[in-house]
Amino acid sequence: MKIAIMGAMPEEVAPILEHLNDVEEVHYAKNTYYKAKYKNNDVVVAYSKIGKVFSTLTATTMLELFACDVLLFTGVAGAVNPELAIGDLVVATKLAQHDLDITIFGHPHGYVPEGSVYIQTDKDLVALSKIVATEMGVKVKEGIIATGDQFIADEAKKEFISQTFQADALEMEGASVAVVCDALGVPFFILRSISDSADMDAGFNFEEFVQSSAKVSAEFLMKMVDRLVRA
Ligand code: 3QA
Repeated sequence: MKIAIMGAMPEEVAPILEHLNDVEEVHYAKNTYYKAKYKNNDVVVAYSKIGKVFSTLTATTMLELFACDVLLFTGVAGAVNPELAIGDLVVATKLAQHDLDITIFGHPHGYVPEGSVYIQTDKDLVALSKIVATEMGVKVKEGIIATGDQFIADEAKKEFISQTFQADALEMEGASVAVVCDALGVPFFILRSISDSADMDAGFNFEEFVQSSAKVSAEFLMKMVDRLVRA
């Protein structure tokens, strides 16, 4: 099994690379892919750069060029659900693009013809995350993640995303990665740790907590990888 591990920013994948051996850099499409081993198992790691377009490119490359059989995403997110605090983990059960809008034609937000508002993540991987969470004694929230090409730092925008998509967290890459994996029939998993609450303090909180929350997410993901390579 060849495992793709993706983040959007360098901070999100740096803690992953520390766990790997025989790291080899491959340059492709103006990005760097790290081919490596984890316990003799093939992994490919990359950060895509921020947003739906770059994450689509990286996810497609991971699956088509590197032929990965499963894709795991790790990173940070803004909290929408008020129960979520900085550092908390969120596992996506399904994702939607909050900025996709052809509602003038009578379609729901996040929908385009022949697409769907939500894309479901792999149930077995979500189940595995539950086992790992129990084993580690950490709380993990299973919920809906909304994705768009905007850093949200505004109560009204956050409220719209909450009401329209019942989102628990928001970020800028998950749903585009989901579209790619769903289209290519590859099981995928999206994990995020909260860095801010998408409110007026979001910019400040993000800068303060991006590194620590990215590490929380990455370390949890590696526990899952450990289980996957043993299975
Ligand atoms: C934000 C990162 C992008 O990859 C999406 C973090 C955390 N809080 C969010 C929020 N709204 C939307 N997304 C998020 N990630 C990139 S902008 C900062 C770049 O600084 C999730 C996320 N409130 C780089 C230095 O200039």
